[in-house]
Amino acid sequence: MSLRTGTLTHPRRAQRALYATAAAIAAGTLLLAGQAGATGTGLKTLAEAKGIYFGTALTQSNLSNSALTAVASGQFDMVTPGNEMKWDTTEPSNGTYNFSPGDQIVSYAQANGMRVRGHNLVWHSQLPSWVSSLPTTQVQAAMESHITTEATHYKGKVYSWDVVNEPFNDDGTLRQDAFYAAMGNGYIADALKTAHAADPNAKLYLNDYNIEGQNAKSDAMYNLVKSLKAAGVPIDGIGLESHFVLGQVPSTMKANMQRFTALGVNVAVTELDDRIQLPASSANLAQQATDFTTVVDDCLAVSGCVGVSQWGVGDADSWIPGFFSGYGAATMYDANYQPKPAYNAVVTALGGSTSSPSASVSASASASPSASPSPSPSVTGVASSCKVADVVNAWNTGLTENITITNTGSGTVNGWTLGFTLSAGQTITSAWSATITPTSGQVTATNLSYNGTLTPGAATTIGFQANHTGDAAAPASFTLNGKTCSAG
Ligand code: G2I
Repeated sequence: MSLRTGTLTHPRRAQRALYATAAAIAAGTLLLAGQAGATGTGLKTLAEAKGIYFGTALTQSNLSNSALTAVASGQFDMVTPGNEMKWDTTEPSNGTYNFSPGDQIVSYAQANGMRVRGHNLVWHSQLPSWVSSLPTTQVQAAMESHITTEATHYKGKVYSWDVVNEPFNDDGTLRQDAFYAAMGNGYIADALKTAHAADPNAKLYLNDYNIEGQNAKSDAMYNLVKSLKAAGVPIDGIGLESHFVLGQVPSTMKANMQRFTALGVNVAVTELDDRIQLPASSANLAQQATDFTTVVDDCLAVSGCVGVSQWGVGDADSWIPGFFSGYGAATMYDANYQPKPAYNAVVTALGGSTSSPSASVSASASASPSASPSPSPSVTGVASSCKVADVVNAWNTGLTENITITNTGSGTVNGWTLGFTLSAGQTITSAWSATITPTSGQVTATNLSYNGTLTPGAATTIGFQANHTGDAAAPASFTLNGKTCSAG
C-alpha cells in the first residue's frame, strides 16, 4: 500500500499523531510555530498529513539549549542522535558499554512524541581504535556483540537503525575498513542479520552520502540491495544522507529513489543540509529554498520515501563550518533559530502556508497558479451528500484540526467549498490542502486544484492550525457546497 494513500484517520498515522500530541501536552512543549520563532505550521504536522515524517539530528549538548529544543519539539517528529549511538561512544573499550548519552536523546524524543532513527551500528569512522587493532579473526565476533548489545538495549525504542553507515567509496567499491578486511563484503549481510535478530521490529537501513543521484556509487548500492533482497537478507531501507552543495541537488534524485523503492525497500533523506559559501547572499538563500523544495518534492513524489531529516536544527548546530572551511548557513534556521527562506519553502512544499494570519490563509503557494481554487463548484449526477470526520489536537493555547471530507453521494463533486463556524476565540494561523477565509467566525474552505474533484466515495483531508483562548471545540457542523454533512 502506498504510504500516502490514507487520510489522517489511517490507524498508524492517527495513533502516531495522538501519541505525539499527548506526549507534547504532558511535557508542555508543543509550541505554536510562532512561539518557536517560526512562521506557519510545524513541519511535522504538515509532513504527517502527507504521510511522511520530518526529522532533525540532535546531540546531547543540544538538549540544554532551550531556543534549540523549542524549535526541535515544535517542528520535528523524528530525531537522529548526532553522535551518541556511534561505536566510539557506546563501546569505547572492548565489552564496556555506555548508553547514557544515547539514552538522553531517546528520553527527550519520547517526552516530545518524536521517534528515533538509530545511528549507527557499524561504521569505519568514530570507531574506537581497539576495533581496528583487533586480529582480523576477532572482528566478526566483536561486530556481532556490538550490534546485539546496542540493538537489544534500544529494542522497541528506535524506529530504525542505520546498520551499516557509509560502506562505499565514491567509485562504488567497498571501503577497505576493518570489517571488510576481516569478512569481505559478507560483513554487511551479517550485520543486517545480527541487527534483525536483536530487534526484529526496527527498520534496517544502509546509509551513505553521494548516492542521492544516479552515479557509480548509487549503482553499487543499488546492486548491493538487489543481491541482499535476492538472498533474503533483512533490509528495509536506504538512507540518502543528502549533504548538498548549493544548487547541486541531483536532477536524478527522484528517479534514483524510485529505482530503490522498486526493489522493495523504503528510502529516506537522512542528513539533509545545503552548504553555502559564506557570507550567504539573499540570492543564495533563495537558491537554498529551491534546493530544499526539490528534495521535499522528490520525497513526496515517491511512494516509499518515508521521511526527510535535516542534519542539525539550525546553522549554529551544523557540522559544515567545522569541516568545510568558508562554508556554512546549511540549514533551514539561522544561528538565532529564526526560519530562513528554505523553511518557508519546505512549509509550502508540504502543503502549508506561511502567509500572514491577518490576511486570508491559503495553503497554496501564491506563485503557483495551478493551486488556485476551482471557480464554479458543481455536482454532476444526482444530489450531493457528504460526511465529515474532524480530529482536533489541542494544547493550552493552540490546536490543529484535520478535517476529512467524504463524498457519500452518487455524483461527482467538481469543486467544493466547506462551510463551518469556528468557536469563539479561535483564529486560524495557517491552513493546508485548502484555502480558508476569513480566519475566525464563519469560514469557508475552498478546494485546491488537486483535490477539487471528489468521485463517489472519495475523501480528502484538509486542515488548519489555530490559536484559541480556552475553547478548542471543533465546529458543530459542516456544509459542503451549501449542503449539511453528516458526522463520520
Ligand atoms: O559528517 C557529517 C555526517 C556524515 N554522515 C554520518 C554522520 O554521522 C556524520 O555526522 C557527523 C557529526 O555531525 C559530527 O559531529 O559526524 C562527525 C564525525 O564523522 C561528527 O564530528 C565529530 C568530530 O569530528 C569530533 O572531533 C567530535 O569529538 O564530532 C565529535 C563529537 O562532537
